[in-house]
Amino acid sequence: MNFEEKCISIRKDILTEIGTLGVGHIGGSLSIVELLVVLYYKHMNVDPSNPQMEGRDRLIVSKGHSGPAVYAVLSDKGYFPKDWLLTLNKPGTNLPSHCDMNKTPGIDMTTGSLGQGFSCAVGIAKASKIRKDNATIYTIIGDGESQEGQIWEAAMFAAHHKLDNLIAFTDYNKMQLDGMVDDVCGIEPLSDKWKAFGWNVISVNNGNDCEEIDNAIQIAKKSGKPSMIILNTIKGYGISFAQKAGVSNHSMPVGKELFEQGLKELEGAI
Ligand SMILES: Cc1ncc(C[n+]2csc(CCOP(=O)(O)OP(=O)(O)O)c2C)c(N)n1
Ligand SMILES: [Mg+2]
Repeated sequence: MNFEEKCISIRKDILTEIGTLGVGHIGGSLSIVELLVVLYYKHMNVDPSNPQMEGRDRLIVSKGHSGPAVYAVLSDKGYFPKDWLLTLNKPGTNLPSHCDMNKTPGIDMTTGSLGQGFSCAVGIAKASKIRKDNATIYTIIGDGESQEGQIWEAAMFAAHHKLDNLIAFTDYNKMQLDGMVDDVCGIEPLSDKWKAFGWNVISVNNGNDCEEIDNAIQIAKKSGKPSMIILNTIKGYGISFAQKAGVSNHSMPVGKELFEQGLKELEGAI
């Protein structure tokens, strides 16, 4: 598996989803492409032909507005036909802008209300321990999302219950909906906070590098504690118009011109 090529093709699919609709959460979708690719193509024990498989690994994307990135990967894995991607957030779609476990095969938890998905992930990890099914529960939160009090309540619970089957990621792209995280309500020192809550913490310098992410996951699996992997990412990474838009890329219009320009750029990258 060539991770870099896979990431480019996933980015094309994200752009196609959002470009077809004309608007969408492109920034926070693009920042987690490498993470999703490493999870789904290397680590996760799942079966796309049986999305409800007992004892499967789970991914709870607590920053549920990144649905377009998750859908691109799930369709590529074969959970559902690729042409569903053209229906993103349209009436009657199975792919709403935010993740919905009742609509989309492969989505393990309905998310979008920030903070809640992380609590669900902690609960699912506890349930997996009780069932002794040896699953690993993965979850992704945003850096802006980390301002939610609910995150820290769940963090405390996970450490108390020694949930070493839980591997969480912070998509530390330094931006939230309407500003820089540091300006809205800073979260530093982030590693120290998670350590103080009893977690194993790994900081990844380049959170858009597949190898660095893979190494961190391998270390986390052996830690004996719940792990928080802090990924220093770039919001909008990999498509220059989105990256350049900065904070405005949270949810931005993608008209025909930008769509075609982005596709050309990605095609040149392969
Ligand atoms: C409880 C709640 N409050 C507000 C929102 C609106 N909202 C959606 S995304 C977002 C910003 C999230 O920022 P961050 O977690 O940093 O996500 P990313 O940068 O990865 O897009 C906000 C405020 C929400 N979905 N849920
Ligand atoms: Mg952010």
